[in-house]
Amino acid sequence: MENTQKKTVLSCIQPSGALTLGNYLGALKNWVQMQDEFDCTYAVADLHAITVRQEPSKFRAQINSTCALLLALGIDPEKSTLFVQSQVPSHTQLAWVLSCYTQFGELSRMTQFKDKSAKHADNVNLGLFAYPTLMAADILLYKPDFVPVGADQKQHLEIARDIAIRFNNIYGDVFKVPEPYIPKVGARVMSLQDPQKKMSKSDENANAWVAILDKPEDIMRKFRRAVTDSEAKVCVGEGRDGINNLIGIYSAVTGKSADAIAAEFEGKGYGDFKTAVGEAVIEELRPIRERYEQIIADKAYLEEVYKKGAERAARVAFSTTRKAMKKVGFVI
Ligand code: ATP
Ligand code: LTN
Repeated sequence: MENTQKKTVLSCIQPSGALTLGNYLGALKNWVQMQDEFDCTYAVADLHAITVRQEPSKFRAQINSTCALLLALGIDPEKSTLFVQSQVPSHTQLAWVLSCYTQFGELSRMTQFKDKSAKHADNVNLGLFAYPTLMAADILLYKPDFVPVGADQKQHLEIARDIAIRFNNIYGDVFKVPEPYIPKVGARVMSLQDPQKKMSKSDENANAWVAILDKPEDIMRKFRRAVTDSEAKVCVGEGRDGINNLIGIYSAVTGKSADAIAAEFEGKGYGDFKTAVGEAVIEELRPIRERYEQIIADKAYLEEVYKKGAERAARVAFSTTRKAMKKVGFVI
């Protein structure tokens, strides 16, 4: 009976590189907090990651490392369902069905497809184009009330809703139409080198982003080198992207308001402020890195988590797939 009253949440993250402070403050910290209020399902979206070419041994390591990191952050596999997407076959199965209810035209409008096909012009594959139908399957399989996503993913969530509505209009009430969830502390962390761009793990300038697992000395160096301005005053202001970003990070980590931060650094220089931000981030990430080191070394534990998570997810996922396919007329 437990959990039946709780609203449900589904989200996934791609194991496509080292997760950053942006991923943490913008998405993953909320995932952890949401476990208290909601019945959560979280997946490592490895199938999505092969829309761009991955080197097999690196890819395998990244899947394991992303799972270990989610556990280290505090995703509790007893409370939430945590699994690896490719280990639950219903995702690809339902994605195929949904792709037959998705129009070429609507997929062509996706900005991520346009961006990524420009970036990887030598590999504009069908998977990259069909990506939103797989994401729609990820979501609709688990009938979540809410899907926490960053602004960049809203268009994909919208298409998942459109597909669900379209399918339900033909076959009756099969899928729940999910709502986006805009986190209360939805920090958008910007690049430390070009604060008009978001902090992104695919930025070739490694000083622009902080990885959750970066060593303390690297974190401090990156903050000390962060681009600011020449005003030398720690307070939020129009066009002061660099300092606004550092204030946003410090605020997200310490819980202090922008006004309290301005008061704390009244009369002090940027050097002091950058050091304080670096120290706060180091202390926030230290226990995560320590837990991560233990978990990544414990292969047996990780495998047990994968197995249990996939079994739990597969039960729900298969039941939805079966229902949808029966409605279409499959003998299943
Ligand atoms: P890439 O660098 O390959 O574009 P990414 O770092 O943007 O990847 P994603 O895997 O696309 O990361 O995003 C995972 C989640 O983290 C999404 O919900 C996304 O909105 C969020 N996120 C990513 N970067 C930031 C950021 N700089 N600030 C806040 N949230 C972020
Ligand atoms: N497309 C997302 C990852 C993702 C996802 C999902 C998010 C795959 N499936 C389902 C929410 C729900 C990304 O690249 N950030």
